Amino acid sequence: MYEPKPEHRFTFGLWTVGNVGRDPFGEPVRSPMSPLDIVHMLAEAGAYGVNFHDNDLIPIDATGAERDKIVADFKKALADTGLVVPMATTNLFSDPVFRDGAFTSNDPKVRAYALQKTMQAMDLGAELGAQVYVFWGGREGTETDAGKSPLDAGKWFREALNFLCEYNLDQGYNFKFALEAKPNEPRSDIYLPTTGAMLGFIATLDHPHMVGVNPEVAHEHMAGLNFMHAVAQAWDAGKLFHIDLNDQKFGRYDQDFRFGAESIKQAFYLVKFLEEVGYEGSRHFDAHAYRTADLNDVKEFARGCMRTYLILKEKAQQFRADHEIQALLAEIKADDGSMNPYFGSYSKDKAQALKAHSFDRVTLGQRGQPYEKLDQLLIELLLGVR
Ligand code: GLT
Ligand code: MN
Ligand code: MN
Repeated sequence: MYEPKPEHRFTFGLWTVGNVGRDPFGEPVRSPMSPLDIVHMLAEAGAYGVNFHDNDLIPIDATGAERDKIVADFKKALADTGLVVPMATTNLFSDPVFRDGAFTSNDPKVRAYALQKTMQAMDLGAELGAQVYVFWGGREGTETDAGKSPLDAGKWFREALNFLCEYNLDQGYNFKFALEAKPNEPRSDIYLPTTGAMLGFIATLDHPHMVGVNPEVAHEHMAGLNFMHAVAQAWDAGKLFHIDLNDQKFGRYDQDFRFGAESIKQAFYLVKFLEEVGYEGSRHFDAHAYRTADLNDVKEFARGCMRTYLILKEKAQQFRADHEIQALLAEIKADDGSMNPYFGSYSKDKAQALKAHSFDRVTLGQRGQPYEKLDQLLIELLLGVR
């Protein structure tokens, strides 16, 4: 039971299980694992795929020959394990050159270098079969707004994405671009801080159909928002191209905890939503093990992410099959159809008729909803006593 299978589309980034446990106050606690070791470890844990930043795989200073050798070895590990690469991305935040951002740096040479680096990383992703290309603007932001206008930054970011969409078309890569929002960290403020902001921005691009979002649980929780609502808006707009699953205490630094480690209820609503709408993309765990973990515990971390997802998927089925819960929902949503003539598209007659209708406002206002009872049933279901 709860065994991950390829059809569950569980993926991990090389940087997730490969995280060495460095933090702003402490040195690494785990030895770096090679990409090949990570692929084998993920395969053993039951994952479907592995994602990477260009420099997770190819060191930033590698020669062409070194790159080709690494790619060949990596392809072999994929073939040996059956793992696939559904998503790739660019590291536009680690190197000092990106200290003031990449596409939104005030320095035009840095902006141009970021474009060059992204095109090369897209080539790499395409070569390894990736279909989704993620953009996380790690350092696209500011500490002080005295030095940069958000209008300039927005213009530069738009130009960069338009350029890269054309490159995508030109090369026939067919990538779906997925923009990932984060409110802050490592910058004091990051531009386009929420999934909703990204959705608004996408509509201003030259090829909006090519671009969607990659919402991350922890990033919306850092901003105090309801993640499932953000995901629902993205889904409704046809823009849920990818998703980053992890967990996080609200309002804290970017914790990237194991999926479901903190907010079981939010994780439940999310899994229920994804499964019910029929989301077919990767379930990507963008998380890492606690700094206290050793290598065995890192494996437990990876298994835990997938296992919790599958348990919550089962809980969602139980929710749908629970007679008491469903009876309450039927009561909550009771509809005698008498208002149907007023809904749907506008007509003058409809508007006239609705204006003439007499409502018993006071009686309507006296009706409560049994959400307490429903929520307690859900809690008991999640706690395993139903
Ligand atoms: C980094 C970040 C993540 C992004 C990754 C992709 S890298 O770990 O915290 O949220 O999704 O660039
Ligand atoms: Mn992420
Ligand atoms: Mn994160």
